[in-house]
Amino acid sequence: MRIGIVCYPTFGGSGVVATELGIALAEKGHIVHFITYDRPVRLGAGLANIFYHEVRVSDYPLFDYQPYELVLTSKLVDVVKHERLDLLHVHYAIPHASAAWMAQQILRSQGVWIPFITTLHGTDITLVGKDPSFEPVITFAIEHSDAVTAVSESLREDTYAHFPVKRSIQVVPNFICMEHYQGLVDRRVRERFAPNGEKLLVHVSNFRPVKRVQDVLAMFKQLRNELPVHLLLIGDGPERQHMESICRAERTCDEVFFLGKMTEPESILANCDLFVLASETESFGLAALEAMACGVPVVSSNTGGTPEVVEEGVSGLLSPVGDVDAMTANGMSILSDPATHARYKEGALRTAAKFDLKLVLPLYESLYSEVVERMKANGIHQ
Ligand code: GMT
Repeated sequence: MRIGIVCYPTFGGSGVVATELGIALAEKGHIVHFITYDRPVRLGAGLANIFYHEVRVSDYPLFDYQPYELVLTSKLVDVVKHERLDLLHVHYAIPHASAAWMAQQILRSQGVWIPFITTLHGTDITLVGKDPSFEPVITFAIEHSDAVTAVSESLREDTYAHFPVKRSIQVVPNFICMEHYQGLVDRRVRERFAPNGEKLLVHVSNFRPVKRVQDVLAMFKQLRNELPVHLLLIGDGPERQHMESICRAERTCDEVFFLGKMTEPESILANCDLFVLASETESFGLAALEAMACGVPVVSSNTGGTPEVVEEGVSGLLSPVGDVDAMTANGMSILSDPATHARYKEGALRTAAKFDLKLVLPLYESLYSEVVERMKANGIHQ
């Protein structure tokens, strides 16, 4: 199949999932065209069957806001026609789904028929999407997509709860390639960040307020009274400076390491003892899944899709959002006893294996075939 993938090219989970999906499809022989404003951060160069089309928005002085959605639409029209695509798969509703619908209408007026699938990822529904200024467009784009998927049952329910949407939404969970996450133990990471045998906590996020990184720091502060621990923080974003100032005020700069954005966080994750996620909302929690795939158990807030990803008592422990005492107690109960820790590590691998690429990729492939066949059966195809 010839597939166009539209996504954010950044470190966010939606862009990572879209990129890994495109790479996996290309490895199976599909031709994949990424269409976005920058090269996706996890997209290596020179991969077979993969093409990248940059959406460039010119900086006209007339516009206070550059019309990215329109330029993306024009690019979609161009790529679909000239690369003879069979299907568009857009990740994150805003503005990708409405741009795909617009491109579909323009192409239809030219006698070209292209179906598009929208995958909802989380904040497009739970935060941004609920904003009344976006609601009518998102509702319309969801209703008019040829198929819609959500990355968790929780996100599917949130979509029905927050939008007047009637159509079916299929849950296709996020995935990881288990193979890729094995054999990454590197003693140099521990030598550098835990030179005296401290336990290593790790958190990965975009440091937005929704991630509640202050709760991660507060948990660390409590836990260090009980155990020798250090904390690694991967990623960057609006809250980072505030978090750094907390560490300076608390004099924990020698124990908390801000590592910034990383294209391969697994090289650090695989050498840590516990992943901590304290989010207010989290439709899935891809970073937690990546940690589990490295055999790292998770202590997380119990919100959105996290209970679908982290198996309580098997691969981690969950507690209410903002309950730092409970997170600390959960961290203690996993880390303080080596046998318990080993059991959770093994549980993390078992849970992660349920989200292996080998199980999830066929769900997308059969959805692609179904949508394309449906369009052909209705007598509309190129
Ligand atoms: O977490 C973010 O703020 C980034 C966001 C994104 O769109 O990239 O992540 C969302 O999509 C990920 C991939 O499906 C999910 O794993 C994250 O849970 C989800 N984030 C939230 O719901 C807050």
